[in-house]
Amino acid sequence: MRFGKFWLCCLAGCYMGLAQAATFPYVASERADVAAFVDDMAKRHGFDREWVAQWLQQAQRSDRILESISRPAERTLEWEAYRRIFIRPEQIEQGLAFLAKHEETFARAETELGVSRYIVAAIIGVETRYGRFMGPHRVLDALATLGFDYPPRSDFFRRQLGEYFLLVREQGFNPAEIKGSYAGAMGYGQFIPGSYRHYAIDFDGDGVVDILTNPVDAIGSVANYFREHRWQPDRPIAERLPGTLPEGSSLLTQGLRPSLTVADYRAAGLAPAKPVQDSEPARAIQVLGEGGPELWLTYHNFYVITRYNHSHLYAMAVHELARLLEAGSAAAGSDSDV
Ligand SMILES: [Ca+2]
Repeated sequence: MRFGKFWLCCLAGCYMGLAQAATFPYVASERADVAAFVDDMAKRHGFDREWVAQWLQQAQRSDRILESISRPAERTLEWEAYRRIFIRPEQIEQGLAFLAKHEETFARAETELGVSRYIVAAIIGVETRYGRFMGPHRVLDALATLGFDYPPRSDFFRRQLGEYFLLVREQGFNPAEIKGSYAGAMGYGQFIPGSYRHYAIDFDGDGVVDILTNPVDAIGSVANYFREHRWQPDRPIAERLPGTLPEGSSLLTQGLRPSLTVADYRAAGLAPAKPVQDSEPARAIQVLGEGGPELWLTYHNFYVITRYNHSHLYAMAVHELARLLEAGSAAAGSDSDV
């Protein structure tokens, strides 16, 4: 989710040659912003001031985290390079194995939550390679560093730090033990603390919401995130159209949310091949693929994928991986029928 993809960061070389000095600057008696945070947690959520302050004192400021947040791949890569990172043969093989291993859970997520197993698996594949890389950073360090020492997003990350304290209190976690991405995203689906608290579910019914070590809860939670963001099970996601549009065309709308409909694109001569209603929200995007510019018409469900990570390249990768996992599953099914 949003700031996951530790392994992508490794591939992109974010960690090469970066020195890291250990400092523990989040001392409430020395910094007014830390003191204000502690005060707020006590007043609004009834935390013991000393308890919050003591954990914050153990938070380490990380230059590596500050370096990572300043250059996410979504902003620096074109689609052809981004695609090469996520759409690899081993990524598909591992995804098919993950789908097969958790067949019953994926089937239940489709039935109960109405979200395609291939989309859920693709999200977990893109985020953590199906749980292989969930992030090396202590969440406490990540959120304190970004909440107090990353001015462009400090409000956001300080809120997530607050959510993190609420989460560990609710779940009985040790605040210093949980690890995640450089931005404090945790578990198979890389949920930031606010998402963990609001969208993660106990999908195996054992009374614990564990998306860190329990793939059943993780699969259910990713599906639940999509359901809550209004995934529509029987509607299309995106399709490539022939040709391209000139840069600056009014049909290449701004913002991730589709502001036109399929009818608008049909009227302009851009007809989808898929059976899709005129009223379907639509947004044309143009990306740089291996063979040059590609024109895609994206629909409501594509927009829902961007609710997981606010990037059309991210949604392109999830859509493409899901499509290949579905094709691979169908091929494996027909092999076994023979
Ligand atoms: Ca559970």
